Amino acid sequence: MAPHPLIEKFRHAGQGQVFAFFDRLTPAAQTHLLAETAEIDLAEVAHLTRTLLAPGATAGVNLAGLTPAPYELRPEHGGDAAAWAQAKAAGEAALRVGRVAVFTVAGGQGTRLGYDGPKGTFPVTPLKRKPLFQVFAEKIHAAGVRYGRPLHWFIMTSHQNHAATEAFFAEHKFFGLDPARVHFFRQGRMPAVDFAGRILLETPGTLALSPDGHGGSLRALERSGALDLMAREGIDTLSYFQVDNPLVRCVDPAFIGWHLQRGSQMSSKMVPKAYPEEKLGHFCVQGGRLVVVEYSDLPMALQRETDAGGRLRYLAGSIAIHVLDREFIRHVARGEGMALPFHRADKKIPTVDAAGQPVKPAAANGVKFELFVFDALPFAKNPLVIETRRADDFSPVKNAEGVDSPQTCRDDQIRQFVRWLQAGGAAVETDATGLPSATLEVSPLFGYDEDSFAEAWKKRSPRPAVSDGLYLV
Ligand code: UD2
Repeated sequence: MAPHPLIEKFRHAGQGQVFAFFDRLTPAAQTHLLAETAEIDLAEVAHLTRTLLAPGATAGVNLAGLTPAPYELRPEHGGDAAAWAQAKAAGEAALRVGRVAVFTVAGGQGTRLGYDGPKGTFPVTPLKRKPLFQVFAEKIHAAGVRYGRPLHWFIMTSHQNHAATEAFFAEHKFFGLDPARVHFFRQGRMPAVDFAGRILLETPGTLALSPDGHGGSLRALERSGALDLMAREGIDTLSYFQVDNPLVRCVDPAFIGWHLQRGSQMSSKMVPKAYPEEKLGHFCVQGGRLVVVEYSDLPMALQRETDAGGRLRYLAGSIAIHVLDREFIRHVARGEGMALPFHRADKKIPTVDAAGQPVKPAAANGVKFELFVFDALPFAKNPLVIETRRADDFSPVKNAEGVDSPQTCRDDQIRQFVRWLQAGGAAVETDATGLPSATLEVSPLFGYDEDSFAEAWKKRSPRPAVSDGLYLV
């Protein structure tokens, strides 16, 4: 019998090894493997092998002519207070007419945290241990109420965590959101290859496939019909953030307003890096375009460089919060003159040996390919970077312990609640880092940013004393 045309095609491309055990598989397993291989774009794999794996192709990113990117300073750092107020008003107006939707990328594997399950289900708040998804859901709900227009929320999952994510929302009744406004879709997958570009098997009957990076979100938004849905609903602006950061302002009127008023197609928030080694991308300009150079790609000597005033020269750190124009996403997704580049990550990839026995490599044995969303910035018209206050936008949960851990994130949430309470006139004693002795929590349904909190606090009568276990809802 003639081999299946897909098998022929793979053999012809030098990728016949993925069918090495095909004859041993059950018919169902054969069908599964054929379906997985049908997903693979062999020309793309060949191109990546040539451009990213060939000797000499791995020299790293091009740093020629790189300079730090300018950004809009916050008013307290010398920015134009009137322009910020105007931006905020413009953003609020956009929210009131329903031009904005929210987008969370939640397809990552959360390996560093060592948590089993979709990262968005990780309990994160200090008192109630609300999961990340609930924090976002409540912020989104409250913002919808505040602006009189419930928001649509798009959530990108991966093949691995899609079903579990959907089940989690169903089990929790969508945390009070209208299920018709919460949209899940899977990101794409890429095959992992060995250092010669040969696609790896994970088992004798399955490929080693992994999510195509958060940059894959742009094509997934297009493919899933999310962009069409946005167009039908009159939404032209998407507020983008990562699933690991409960402090994020899911919709920030000032940020949205800056983006709209500048006619920007993609805008980003920056924080001044806290220390040179901080693991943030760097906003830079190269050849007249805005680019982000990832922490792993910018030589440490440059990350440590200081200006005449002793400040880090590459100060502007990317915290992965963006606003994107709907039609810009469509152009990038379709690759209309602007294909995002893949990045190479060398990894330990579980695979099988020549006998089909499992291999758990002790060192990197292959490469995964990922797209990064910030690589769309150089293609955007009028791209914009604005400064934000870290304490009000960024405290991710990345590691089980130490920096960016559940503990640091809980502390940062409490500090934020305390600042809001103090601004409202409550007496709260804190240590030098802003932490009180009490553990307390503010539900986003009570207040999800300083403005909404201040309004709710003013109305609350009698006001509760700030004591351990205080939960404002
Ligand atoms: C990212 C940024 C870094 C900085 C930091 C802030 C990159 C390469 N680096 O670093 O510059 O902004 O975040 O926290 O982005 N995700 C998917 N699908 C994927 C891969 C990731 O949805 O295929 C999501 C993941 O669920 C998470 C986010 O993207 O929400 C970030 O992924 P990460 O943890 O790999 O990024 P990190 O911490 O290296």
